Amino acid sequence: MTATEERPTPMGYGPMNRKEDARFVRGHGTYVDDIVLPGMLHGAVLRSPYAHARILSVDTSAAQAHPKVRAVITGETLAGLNLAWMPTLSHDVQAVLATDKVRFQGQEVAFVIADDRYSARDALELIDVDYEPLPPVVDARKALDADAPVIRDDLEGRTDNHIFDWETGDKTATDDVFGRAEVVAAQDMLYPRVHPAPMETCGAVADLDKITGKLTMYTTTQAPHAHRTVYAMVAGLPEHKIRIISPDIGGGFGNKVGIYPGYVCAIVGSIVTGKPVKWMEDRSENLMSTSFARDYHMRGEIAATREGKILGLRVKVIADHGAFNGTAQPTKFPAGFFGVFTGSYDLEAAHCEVTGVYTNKAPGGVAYACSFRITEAVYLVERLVDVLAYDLGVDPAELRMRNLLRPEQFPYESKTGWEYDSGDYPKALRLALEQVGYEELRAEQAAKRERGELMGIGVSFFTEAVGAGPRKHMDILGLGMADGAELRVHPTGKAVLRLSCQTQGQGHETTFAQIVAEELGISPDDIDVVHGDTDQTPFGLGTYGSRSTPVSGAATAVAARRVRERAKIVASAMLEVSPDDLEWEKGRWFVKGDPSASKTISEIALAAHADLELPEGVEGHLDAACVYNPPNLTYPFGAYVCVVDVDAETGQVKVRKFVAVDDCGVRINPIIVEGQVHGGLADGVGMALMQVMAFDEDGNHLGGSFMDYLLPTSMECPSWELGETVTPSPHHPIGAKGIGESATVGSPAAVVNAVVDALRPHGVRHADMPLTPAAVWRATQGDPIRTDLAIT
Ligand code: MCN
Ligand code: CUM
Repeated sequence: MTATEERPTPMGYGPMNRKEDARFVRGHGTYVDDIVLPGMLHGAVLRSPYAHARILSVDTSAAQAHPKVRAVITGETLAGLNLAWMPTLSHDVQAVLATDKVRFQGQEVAFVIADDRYSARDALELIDVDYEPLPPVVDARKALDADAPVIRDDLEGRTDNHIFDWETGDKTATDDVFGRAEVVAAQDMLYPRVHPAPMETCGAVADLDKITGKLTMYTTTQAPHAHRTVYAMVAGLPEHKIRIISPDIGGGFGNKVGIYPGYVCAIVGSIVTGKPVKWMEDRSENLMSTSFARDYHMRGEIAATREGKILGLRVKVIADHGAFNGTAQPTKFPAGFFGVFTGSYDLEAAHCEVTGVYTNKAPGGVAYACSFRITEAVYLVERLVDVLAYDLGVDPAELRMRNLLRPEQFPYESKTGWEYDSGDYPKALRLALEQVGYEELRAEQAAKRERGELMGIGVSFFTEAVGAGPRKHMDILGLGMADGAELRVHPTGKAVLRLSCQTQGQGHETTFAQIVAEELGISPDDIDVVHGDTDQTPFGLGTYGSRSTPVSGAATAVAARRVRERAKIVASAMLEVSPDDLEWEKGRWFVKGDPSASKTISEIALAAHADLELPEGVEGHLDAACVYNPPNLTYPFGAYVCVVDVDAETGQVKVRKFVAVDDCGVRINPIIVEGQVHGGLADGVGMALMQVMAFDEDGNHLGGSFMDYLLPTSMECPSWELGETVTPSPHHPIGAKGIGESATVGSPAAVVNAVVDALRPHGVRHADMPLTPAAVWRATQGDPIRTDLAIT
């Protein structure tokens, strides 16, 4: 299937070109940087050149004297407005502008507002900050050393860099299993720090109307309502006087969930100058100072019988949270979601301990198409299964097949308490192996090895947990995880759907219209999807954790069903029969036994707005709303097989073939689902082979541009070969599960497993990402790439 084919609009689920593409491909999208308001000023952020330094003084006088500068804001200005601190995603606080110390390179120190963005940038150079450099802590494993400098000395009573200890699973049962296991395989591994790097960087236009006191904020956010509530709670701005508008978004991938100091500075800029203020990051700022992901140092152990029955998992993690993104609630996200590390396997016991630490790096660790730490969890268990296969001399696909959860075990409660809703795992793996031609590939590999050529086949199987909610797994500032949908059918039978979630490229304007179409028989072309504006949409927590379909999709389907029931009563009045005598067929209610006596949804809509005599208690018009509180997460899954050729001379890895079988339950729009998978697979190749946010030992950031922080292009990606199985979610109104992050979660292990498999003739058992040519070449020279973790 290709997205460019002309195809008819389906009346419901099915392949359909994206409605939003009509404006995107013509260059008519409206992004934050396209917003221009009368009298608008421009802000720029002064950032710290040091990873760790005391601020002795900040002299802004020369900048203030610049003819085009309207204001210069420092931490002191903010303190006067009660806006010095803002919350991070995980219940920590972060200084909006540093006052006492800077704690990572790129941290925000001052904000200049000028008539144009060039003058604002120029004036940054006129600010004189006197720093006293302090020794930085860059390596999370060293952050806990007794002599490590204390990064968060702003927090009362803090004398070290330790944030939290969190554990899950049954330690006694796990130790017991390991005590009697015939085989134990252990491996240290690092999931390096990476960055989501959306094409559009972060930014905002803040516009405070001094007469009405209303703040309108155009901003790059995946979660407009959550941002509004946070500003209200933290800044004390009245919530009804804040309107967040998230216009078209050029990719989020988790980067646009949190709140950044630049947003708060833009608001303060508008308060101080009385004019709209725009702030837009450049690429380096985005890469250096917005949320990172991963940075997990993991030690995993897997216990099994000699026959290859997996018995247990034991894991220790040191989690690098950077300078601010600590967490007050590790049992929930972001640490808590790592609890799905038992993956897709039937085992007896598991236990894991995570220690979170502060380092002098940008705050992060939370999001990048990840479902909050599930990427790390899947990578860990899928590498461990391969390490076990290596030690046992068993084929890794065969080892997985022996240990996967069986269909009759669902719904399945994992050993760490996660309720997997549905799945047929062996079927997905069998399909992937058949589709890739596994047997033939192994034969080809054996022949190549004879000739000294390096070819590898990597298998991974993943279970995702998406739908961010219910509250036991996640909450934001004490809010629950419900999302709303409001559906109104106009008199002429066209409809508008208002959503609390916000698309950043996932195609919501299309798929959510398709959900309504499926339920009501109104063409998706006749349904407008409104989102991204808090004044126009119902409250909800937004788009991340692939929760739009699991949560807002459910709200949409339920709202549409409520409209259908309302329509039934109107139809019964029109047809002068009892509602019990009516039957639904997509798009119309008809009289049982007399299908010719029927009313279409648009006939009903018109009548519902007329002065038809409706039964007692039934209101006119045709609309309904739903607030959906998810009872559980949804658990999509998949089986991936990656084939690589490695050039022994140069260490270059070529991904030759990649088969991905995904199951996300019922698919609303298969081409959008496939697009989501394509993107995620490219992400996985990138992380496995090239993407890494590196730092030198002084805490200097080494990936501030796309010349240094390498993203995969089509040149590094094969033509993806996709397959599917469909196991509906039993608790979701339309049986759909999320898909937005599956491939990013599942694919890195497949690629790494393939490269390690290719290097087997060199005795390589594990290699850490990214597997750059240099790293791979070193491995072929007998220098195994190892992370020697000092976790005891
Ligand atoms: N879909 C479907 N059938 C299903 C499941 C999903 O047709 N069974 C469709 C959905 O209706 C939606 C899309 O696939 O149009 C993705 O749905 P879903 O899995 O619900 O994920 P979200 O819409 O909540 O998107 C969030 C998810 C996340 S968390 C990240 S990170 C990510 C991802 O989406 N960021 C993206 N994919 C992205 N794709 C683009 N283009 N840009 C991003 O920033
Ligand atoms: Cu984990 S990145 Mo997405 O949830 O926005």
